[in-house]
Amino acid sequence: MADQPDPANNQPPGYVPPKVWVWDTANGGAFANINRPISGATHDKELPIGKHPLQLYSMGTPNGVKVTIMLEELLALGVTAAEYDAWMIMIGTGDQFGSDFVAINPNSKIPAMMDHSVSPPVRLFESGSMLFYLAEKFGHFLPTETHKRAETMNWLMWQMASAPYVGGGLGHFYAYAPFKMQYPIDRFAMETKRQLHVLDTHLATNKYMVGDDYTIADMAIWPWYGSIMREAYNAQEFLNVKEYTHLDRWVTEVGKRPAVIRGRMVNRTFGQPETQLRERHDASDFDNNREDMVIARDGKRI
Ligand SMILES: N[C@@H](CCC(=O)N[C@@H](CS)C(=O)NCC(=O)O)C(=O)O
Repeated sequence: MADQPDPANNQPPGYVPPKVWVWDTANGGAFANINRPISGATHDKELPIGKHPLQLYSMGTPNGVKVTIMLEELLALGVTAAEYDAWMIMIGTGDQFGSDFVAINPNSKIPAMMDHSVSPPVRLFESGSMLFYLAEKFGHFLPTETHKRAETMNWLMWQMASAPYVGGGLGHFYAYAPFKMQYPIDRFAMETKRQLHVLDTHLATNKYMVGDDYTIADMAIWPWYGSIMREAYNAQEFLNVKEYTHLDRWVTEVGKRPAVIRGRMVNRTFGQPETQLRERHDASDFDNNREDMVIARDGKRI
């Protein structure tokens, strides 16, 4: 065992992983209260169903925003069948462990969606699966030409596989862990910068992720990497994001799209109240039920 690291150098010093891992409910990290080593519902909870065929149960995190951007883009093209109700799932207080939610997504993560326009209704979980489903259903934002379609799926899958290193890796250890540890922060800062460089290099010669076509690949990548470039984890100086000039250009351009601006607002729980539309049931909610307006009416939605 000469090549085993000396436990005195472990963190905390002397720590040796036990033979069988045991759940320590009080690990002190942010979100420790909602993390569990088992799946399944913790309580009975019915989900509301609104008037539209598409029912979204979500929150305005990057994974949630991918889907609301797609829905708003479809509506902007005049696809009225993409009208949707967006209900708030507060993950900080465990709504994702309610029985109806778990029946849609056994993985207990937002976003989750039901399509009631088909019989029996279709359940959807995983944001990438939703983007693909909506693109196929409505025939937009997923090119039909073989090379472009493959490239769109390449980048969609890249995003789904890569972002956990940014969120669960860098975000967790740089921002959420109860104390700072150099080893994981170095590990995930390096990986995050590598990913930013992948995007920057690609966008140096491509307007969007798939050449001149704006696709579900842009919609998947923008919420995560746009937020890393702008505000996430207060890590922009740490990551020296200003060196990624081509990525910066794309983040700004995509961020100006009206549907992206609207999609970002839906189910948002942070930032200025005028940037939040906690629930969306109609296009008019952007004019009538923004959080600043709801607050001014003492919580009343109209
Ligand atoms: N791969 C999933 C990730 C979904 C995900 O991690 N959702 C987070 C919010 S961004 C969540 O619901 N967390 C609650 C929890 O972990 O209990 C997707 O893209 O849909």
